[in-house]
Amino acid sequence: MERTFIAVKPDGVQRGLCGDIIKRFEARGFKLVAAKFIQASEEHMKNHYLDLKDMPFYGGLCKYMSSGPVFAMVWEGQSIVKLARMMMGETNPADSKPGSIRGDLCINIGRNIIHGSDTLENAKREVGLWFKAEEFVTYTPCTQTFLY
Ligand code: RTP
Repeated sequence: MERTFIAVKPDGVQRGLCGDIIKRFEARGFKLVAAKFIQASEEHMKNHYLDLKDMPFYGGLCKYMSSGPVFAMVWEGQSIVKLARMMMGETNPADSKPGSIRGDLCINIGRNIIHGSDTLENAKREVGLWFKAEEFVTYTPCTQTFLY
C-alpha cells in the first residue's frame, strides 16, 4: 500500500485549516498512519526542499516553512501520491480548480497551505525525513461495508 507525506504549512495552521484538510483525506477513504504538530528548523526545511535549492525563492520558502508549526502527516492508500496531488490542486492556487484544497482555500503561491510529496520516490524520502519508525500507529479502520 502506498504512503505519502502531507503537511499543513504554517499559513494553513494559522488559518485553522488542519481540520478541513484532514477531513478531505478521511472522506476520500485514506488512512492516517502518523501525525505530529511540529515547528521544523530552517536546516530541516532546507533538506526537505533540497531539489529546489537553485530556485530564487528557496531561501524565503525555507525560512517561512520554519517560522511556525506545521501539521505533518503520513497518509496511506491506493495511488495516494497521485490522488493527494490531485486533491491539492496546482502549486499556484490561482491555477487550481474549485473543489481542490488550494482551489477552495487559498490564493497566493507563497501561502498555498499544504505540501504533498510529488512522486513515490520523494514520498519515501520525505516520510523518512519527518518520521521515525516508532511514530507510526497500527489500527484497523471501520470500512462501513456490510459483511452479509
Ligand atoms: P510543495 O512542494 O510545497 O507541495 O509544492 P509543489 O510541489 O506544488 O511546488 P514546488 O515546485 O515543489 O514548490 C514548493 C513550494 O515553493 C513555493 N513556490 N513559490 N514562484 C514562486 O514564488 C514559488 N514557486 C513555488 C510554493 O509554496 C510551493 O508550494
